[in-house]
Amino acid sequence: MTLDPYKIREDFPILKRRINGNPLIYFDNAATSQKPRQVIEAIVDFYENHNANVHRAVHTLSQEASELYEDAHEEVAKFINAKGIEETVFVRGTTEAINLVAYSWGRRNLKRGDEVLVSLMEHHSNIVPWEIISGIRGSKVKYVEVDDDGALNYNALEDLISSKTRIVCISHVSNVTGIVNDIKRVAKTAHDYDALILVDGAQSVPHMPIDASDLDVDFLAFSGHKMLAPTGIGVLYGKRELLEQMEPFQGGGEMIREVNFDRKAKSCSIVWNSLPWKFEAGTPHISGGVGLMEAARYLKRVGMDRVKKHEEMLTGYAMRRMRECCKSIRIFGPEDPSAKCGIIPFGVEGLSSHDVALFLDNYGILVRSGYHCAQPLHERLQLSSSARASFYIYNTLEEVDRFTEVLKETEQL
Ligand code: C6P
Repeated sequence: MTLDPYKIREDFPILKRRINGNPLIYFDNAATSQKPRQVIEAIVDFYENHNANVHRAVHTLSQEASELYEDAHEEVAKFINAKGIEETVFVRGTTEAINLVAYSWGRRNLKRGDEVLVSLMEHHSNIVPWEIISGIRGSKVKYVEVDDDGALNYNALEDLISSKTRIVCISHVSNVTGIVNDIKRVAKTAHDYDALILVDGAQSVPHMPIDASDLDVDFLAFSGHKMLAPTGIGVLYGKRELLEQMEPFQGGGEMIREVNFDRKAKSCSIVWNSLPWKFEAGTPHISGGVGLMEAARYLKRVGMDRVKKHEEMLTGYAMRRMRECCKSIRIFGPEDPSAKCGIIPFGVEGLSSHDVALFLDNYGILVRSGYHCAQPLHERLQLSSSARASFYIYNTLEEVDRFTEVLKETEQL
């Protein structure tokens, strides 16, 4: 059975808003998703009834908050089929998760002569940390080519990878084209060369069933705010044996078990906390974790297979309608919607992407415009920028019809 976006919409208060006198059509889901009542209420309930710091005090509220925060890790572990909460570190988002690996694993393991492979379709957050850490450690970042439609060139990956490669960093789904990469294939290629694989799951985990264990990835980074949860909470999944070997990224409270001052040596010896707390220094985003737990439960109830199918259906329909509606519209990326996941980058002849986004905004239709933090991919596709429509569970065919109707009006400009 397919999902019913109209029933889902009833859970999202913001979708009742009007923008510039028109019903809101929110097509900027790749940037961040809207939040259902259930998530908002879980956060309010936390602050109204359970708020305290976690893992610090013996009092009732601290016990309740700690239990909720640990339950959140359990829920997320189940959501991506991690082997346990030891493999799910809560961070601020995808960006922080990737930085954690770059600084913690990279600082210890990369050296002069080593290579880090990233693809040209990466978001800046899967490029910049690798350039920074390579600048410090003397390793080199090498870029895997993409084809003219933005698809990963697997032959280029196989040509570039070598015994010097220590880690392959790749997005599961491009935030510009929506292209879905064959992660199992990339993982096998990386592992054949004894390299690790880090997957940027920012645009996949919210939109399709993900089994991190089955994908056989070493690290998987994703953000809560793109999957119905609040901002400021995200996840680094890592294989337990790897996380165990790694040193913490940040030091402070929560991430240590003991800090013993040796009076003779006049220094402290430190014992790290167990996983995942070893990587969660300081007071964590507890209410964010509670919100993420509720978001994962919500998505599980909807069914991730149905989420994926709904977005595939909307994407195919929207691409067809956009092509029919006016000649001046160009859709970038692959022609075949089945290669994609819920994201359509496009342009209108004679208009900048910001002009297109502002024009649509006048009609209450919200899309993103610009580089989408992926400048190398835009340059490779010879685009100065793009407008981008991106869908989620509450979007409807009617909204797509309205979107294409309004796009047609750009012909009059
Ligand atoms: N992309 C977009 O509009 P953070 O900001 O840490 O939650 O996520 C960063 C990030 C990493 N990888 C990919 C593939 C992403 O799409 C994003 C976020 C948003 O496309 C904001 S730039």
